[in-house]
Amino acid sequence: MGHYRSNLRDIAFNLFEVLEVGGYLGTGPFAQMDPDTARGVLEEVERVAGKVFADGFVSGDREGAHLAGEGEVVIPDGIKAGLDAFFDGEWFRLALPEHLGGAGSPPSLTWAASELFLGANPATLMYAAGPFFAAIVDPLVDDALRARYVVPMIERRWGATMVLTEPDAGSDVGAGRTRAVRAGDGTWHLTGTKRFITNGDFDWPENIVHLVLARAEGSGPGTKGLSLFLVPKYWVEEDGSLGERNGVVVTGLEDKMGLKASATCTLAFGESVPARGLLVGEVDDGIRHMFRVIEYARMLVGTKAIATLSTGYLNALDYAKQRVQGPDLLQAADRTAPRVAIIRHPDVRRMLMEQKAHVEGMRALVLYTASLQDRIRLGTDDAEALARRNDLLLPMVKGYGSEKSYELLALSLQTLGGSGYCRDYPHEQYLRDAKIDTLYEGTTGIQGQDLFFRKVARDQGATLGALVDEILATAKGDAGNGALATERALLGTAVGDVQGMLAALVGFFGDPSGRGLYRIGLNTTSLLMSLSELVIGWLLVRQAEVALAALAAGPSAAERAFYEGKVASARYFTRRVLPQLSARRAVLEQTDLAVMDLPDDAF
Ligand code: ST9
Repeated sequence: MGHYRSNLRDIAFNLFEVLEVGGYLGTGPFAQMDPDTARGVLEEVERVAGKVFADGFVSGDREGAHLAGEGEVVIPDGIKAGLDAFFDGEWFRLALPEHLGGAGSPPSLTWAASELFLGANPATLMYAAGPFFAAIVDPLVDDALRARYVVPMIERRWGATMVLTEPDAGSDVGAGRTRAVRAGDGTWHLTGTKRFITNGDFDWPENIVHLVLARAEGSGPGTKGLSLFLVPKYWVEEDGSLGERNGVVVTGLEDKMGLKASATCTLAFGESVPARGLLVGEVDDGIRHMFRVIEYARMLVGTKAIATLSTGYLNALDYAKQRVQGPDLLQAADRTAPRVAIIRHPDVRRMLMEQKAHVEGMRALVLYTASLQDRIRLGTDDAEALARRNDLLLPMVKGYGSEKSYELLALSLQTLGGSGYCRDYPHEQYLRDAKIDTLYEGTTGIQGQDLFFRKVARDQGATLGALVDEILATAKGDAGNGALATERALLGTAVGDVQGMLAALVGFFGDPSGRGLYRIGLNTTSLLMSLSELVIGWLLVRQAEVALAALAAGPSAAERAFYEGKVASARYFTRRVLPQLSARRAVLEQTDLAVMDLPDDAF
């Protein structure tokens, strides 16, 4: 049996029972995708992911991507087989708008499908970026560029990259030094070095289109002096044929901890041959455009992280049900007592429940966020408010999702004891492959800052306030039977804790020392984690309400177990996770500047 374990039942529960996407599937922009088709899509994606994607997972790690010849990157055969299946099956159309040949799929369905692909083999899906990046730049280009680049990126299955980072400009993208000068023929010549470029080269597509941030001649410093250029590996002639090899070349490949099948490249622009590029949008407007790609990729990374935790948990669960070791704790004194499956041991159950509650909670967060994107597409009256809420949740999906998944994958491995440390099981690879999620697409530190300064403080808490009002309504609500009373009360306490944290953070702005920003900076990650847990607690309580209603209707035995498991996740999360927010609030409120005042040599 392969490594990948999917949880389509929980995905369907989220989509159809909680988020009620069936109410708008088959209508408006999603006319092509009725509920039955959507369910069929998920089942088929689960099959493709579980077979051909999953088949290339371990071999991809062992073979890795490597450099051959003149800076050409060779990727493992198993990854290529996955790409063949993904494109032959036209799965890329799920994420495209209809005018680009898309399937009219709502984002919630697309992200659900993405979870399945990413859980089975994240490197493979990420190599398939071409069509998605094409769709993102499409609104920014004219018809000629669309025909020459956007359409072939989709229909000819080209690769694509997002090229921001430089050796000395990682989190601080605005420190980038790559330059672009006008060539006089409508094109630009780029010079500079970019590092950590995912999919920078690979020997599967006939062409790769790099989306590059560079500083146009005469532009100012910082991110607001960056422009977006489209730089192909092979120049594309006006008739669509491939022309000369362009001056963008791979000069290095990172030797990484994990995700070894995914090529992380250093790219040199214009070293010996000019690197010709085409401006996308206006000069100096590059960061704004690139953030359309970044937002998409941050959602992708959060989804990748929870997809990995989900399969890690389900593998650990299988193991815990089969592995017999030690007696039941109640019979520990009896040396002749029968040995039991380790799932019977309290500490193993704790580990399993910790994984289950979090993975279901984070899946709920991803799919709830995706459902906001559905409703924005539907063009509802509150679309602007929904877009702001989507923006508020993105750093949580990415930042919390990646941090917590990595932490809990260690627990998932721990569930297997020493076996988890061995390559007979997938956990050591899951852990290595998932670590990157807290790093790329903006580190957790960046997500925390983004959340507080850009998504909360900038509109003086208005977007967050509207969400908190909904959480409070759930906390104060009652299904009429007193069910979930403790969970609602704990949710209410958590709201108070987060409000207390926010009040303290806002207070730090006025710190008379003039160094209040340090006090904020010491706490933005804590806020990110705490606010995410509040939102997840809320989503799990809402899920428990739906599950309790389903239980009352007398489901089959298998369904009963599923719904009981859903209620248990909400109970566990509200009782064992949310109370930790009170401690974090106390820590935050006491923040002084001792850590900042400590001499560097004292660390
Ligand atoms: C990377 C690649 O890490 C990782 C791999 C990706 C692989 C992708 C593969 C995709 C595959 C797809 C497959 C799909 C499959 C689908 C399947 C279907 C079944 N939101 O605060 P300021 C903008 S790449 C929006 O002053 P600083 C905004 O325009 C490397 N916009 O920042 C703003 O202007 P204004 C990733 C935002 O101090 C302007 O920026 N690197 C946001 O100048 C300036 O803002 C990073 O992520 C936002 N949240 O610069 C960089 N924030 O304010 C991390 C900013 O006027 N660093 N803007 O609106 C940062 O994010 C920094 O905070 C910084 C700071 C660079 C923004």
